[in-house]
Amino acid sequence: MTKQTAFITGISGQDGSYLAEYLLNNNYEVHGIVRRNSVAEHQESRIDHLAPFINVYYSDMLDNNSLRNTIEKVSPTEIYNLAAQSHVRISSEIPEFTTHVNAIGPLRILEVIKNSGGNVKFYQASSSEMFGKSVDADNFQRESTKMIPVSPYGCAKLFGYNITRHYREAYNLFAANGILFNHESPRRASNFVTSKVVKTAVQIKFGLATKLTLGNLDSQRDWGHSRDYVRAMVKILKHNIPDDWVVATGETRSIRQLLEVVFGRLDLNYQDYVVQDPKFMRPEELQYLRGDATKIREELGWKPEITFEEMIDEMLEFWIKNLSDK
Ligand code: NAP
Ligand code: F7E
Repeated sequence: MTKQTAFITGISGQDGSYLAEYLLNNNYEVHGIVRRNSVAEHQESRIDHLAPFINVYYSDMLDNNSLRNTIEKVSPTEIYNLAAQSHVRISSEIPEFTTHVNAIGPLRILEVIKNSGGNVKFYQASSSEMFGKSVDADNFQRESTKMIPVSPYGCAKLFGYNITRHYREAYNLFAANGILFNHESPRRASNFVTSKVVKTAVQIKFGLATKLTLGNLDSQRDWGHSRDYVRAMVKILKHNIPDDWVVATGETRSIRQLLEVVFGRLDLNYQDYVVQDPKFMRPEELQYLRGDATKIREELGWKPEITFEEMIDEMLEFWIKNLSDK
């Protein structure tokens, strides 16, 4: 059997790093792109440990020529398009940049695939943020749920989702969407709510901070673990039919419930420390997410293996180790 060759955009991100590990363990040859950063040490901090085993190139979702040249050079069997400006609130401050990367980016890759004869499988990192204010009568979102995004990030991701579907149908490409609900890990950047809460709670415990400043405490999210979700990505491309798949745990919790669990684990009462600041609120909030992943569970045999509590404990352990000598 010929060796599978994966090309990952966003390989230096949370999901890209776990995906690279998973693919290496499954005997893939792994290639990926990073963009230039003025602090060289920050560039590849999540993938430093993989450096001897992967091939990394400079490129950018905004640089059509370098993207095309790199893909042609690698000649992958699978492309995972994970690169994105992935922060929803920040997408309201840089909407144009977010749209270029998150919407035009996947289109560029699809064009490369189409023009090269279409013989490569393509995964698009679509998002539950595309559902926006839409939820079915049974309080779940699923593949058939209407999409009414409420952020520039969600709008741009919806273009990426639709253009992936369109190229699949129009040009007979193997192009699939994973519609992933929130997923976290110790590698989650600390300006997303789970990491921010865990990191700051540990700082408070160690006397390194006195308060935690947040935005909306009432929104609800369906949080899974990134390691579980990258397994779903690979299953989606391994399947013989390209399709669209919701990946979620089916459980939802509010930010307040997250606070209770995290501070509770440290024997602290979050109400003594949490303050709110409008600067962390969004122009239009996505209030509620709860995914129905029945399709991928039944057709591809995927299910999450790491519980919410186990994930929080892993994140706590990471930040306790990281901050204990500060
Ligand atoms: P992440 O940690 O923010 O990683 C994003 C990656 O994209 C980073 O490697 C980043 O590189 C890279 N990138 C950003 N702009 C780029 C550009 N112009 N050119 C090339 N690379 C660029 O995000 P993640 O949590 O791993 O998410 C992976 C993907 O899944 C994203 O597309 C995200 O939108 C989507 N998604 C995530 C979730 C979730 O809950 N995590 C849920 C649904 C969908 P730098 O380090 O240089 O910025
Ligand atoms: O916010 C609330 C905030 O930034 C979650 C991305 O991976 O998942 C992620 O997007 C909730 C929101 O994630 C703060 O208002 C309160 O209701 O952790 P988050 P997100 O916006 O859901 C989707 C599926 C993606 O695709 C995205 O790429 O938490 N919240 N206070 C806060 N959020 C942040 N970041 N910071 C706060 O201080």
